[in-house]
Amino acid sequence: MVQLSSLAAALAVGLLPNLAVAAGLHEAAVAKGKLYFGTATDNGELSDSPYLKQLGNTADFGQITPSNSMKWESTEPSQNSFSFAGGDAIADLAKTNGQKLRCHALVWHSQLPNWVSSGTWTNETLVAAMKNHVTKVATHYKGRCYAWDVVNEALNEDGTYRDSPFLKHIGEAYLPIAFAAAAAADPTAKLYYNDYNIESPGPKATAAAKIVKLIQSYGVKIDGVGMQAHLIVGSSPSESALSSTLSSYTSLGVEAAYTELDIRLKLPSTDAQLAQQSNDYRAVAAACIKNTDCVGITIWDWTDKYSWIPDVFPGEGAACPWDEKLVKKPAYAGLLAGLGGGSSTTTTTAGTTMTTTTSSAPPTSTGVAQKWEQCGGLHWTGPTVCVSGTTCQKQNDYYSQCL
Ligand code: 9MR
Repeated sequence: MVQLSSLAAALAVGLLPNLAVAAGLHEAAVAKGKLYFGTATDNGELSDSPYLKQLGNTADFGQITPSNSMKWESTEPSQNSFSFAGGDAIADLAKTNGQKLRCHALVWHSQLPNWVSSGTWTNETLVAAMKNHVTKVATHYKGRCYAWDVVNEALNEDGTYRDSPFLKHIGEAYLPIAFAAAAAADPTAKLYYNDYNIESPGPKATAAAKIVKLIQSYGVKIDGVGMQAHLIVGSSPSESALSSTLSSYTSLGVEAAYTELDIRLKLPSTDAQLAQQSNDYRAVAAACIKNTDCVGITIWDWTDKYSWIPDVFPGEGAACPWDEKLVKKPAYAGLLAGLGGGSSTTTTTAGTTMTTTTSSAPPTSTGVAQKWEQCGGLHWTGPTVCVSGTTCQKQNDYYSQCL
């Protein structure tokens, strides 16, 4: 009895990670010492039952981020009048599922209500309005957010500050002012600067590191850098470029995370693109695993059914690890391999980089799985026979796929 409860306690506090069965992305990440693997979600998607079921599969997702409902236009649509219903629904879901919550985003130039973007401001009035927003929203969610994206996308591609009402009326001091207000409102939340195109070296990544130093120079708390990682198949950064950029942040004494990962391609997708995408996903996961201060990875929704990409980049899409029918793509195996849940080798044939994973005898059972679908793995109870023309290939102990 005593022994059993000690084992349960050890497992609960993660002292015996290698005894745990890594059946999915989150479990594989945790087995390597990460805090989570997670996904964005949005309120409108929660009425889709098959979607909701997989969203709550904590083997894959130990963390969720609301992709819209905690933004300024949603939480303070008119001045000092707050509305938390949408954000609360996602926060409650995270609690019910036992998932961590990343809260997104307090100060951003986009999805601002009109009263902010078109208001008449002085330095003093905008500082007051911004502090009020940060304070009220962060206080409402106090104790519930693992992390807050306090300031989002403050930079242009060349590393200069992006034009916004905040920069215009407050200057760069809006950054430390926002972080100080968030720290006062929710002292336990990790406070992040979050941006895109800061995953590989360049002027924007250098400027993101400068923002960390700026906030630190004010004596204000900043805990992390969020690299959104909206990447493109084929021009995704190499693992070494990802690793060196990651350590340029963590060497400043902050943690880091990939916060909005997706890897888009030109439609229609081909097998070669999907294989390349799998390898690109693998590289991001591997870079995070290799840096002890990279705490986790969040994909910007897990299925192409709800990806933002086709609306913003016409002709592009298929960016997520699951397709529109909620079926896993090769990207899933790539992620799992990068997280250390499987082994993979990379080969280059005729200019195309392919990731192949070790295969062994397929499992035996009944049922027919389609190409790319799962056909086996520890605890797998679905079909284990592949549709004609494909074979069930073991990717790792937890996942076999029809290829
Ligand atoms: O996923 C969000 C999408 O539903 C919204 O239409 C869009 C509006 O800008 O914002 C998306 O999320 C963005 C995130 O908040 C910040 N980084 C870029 C994301 C994709 O645009």
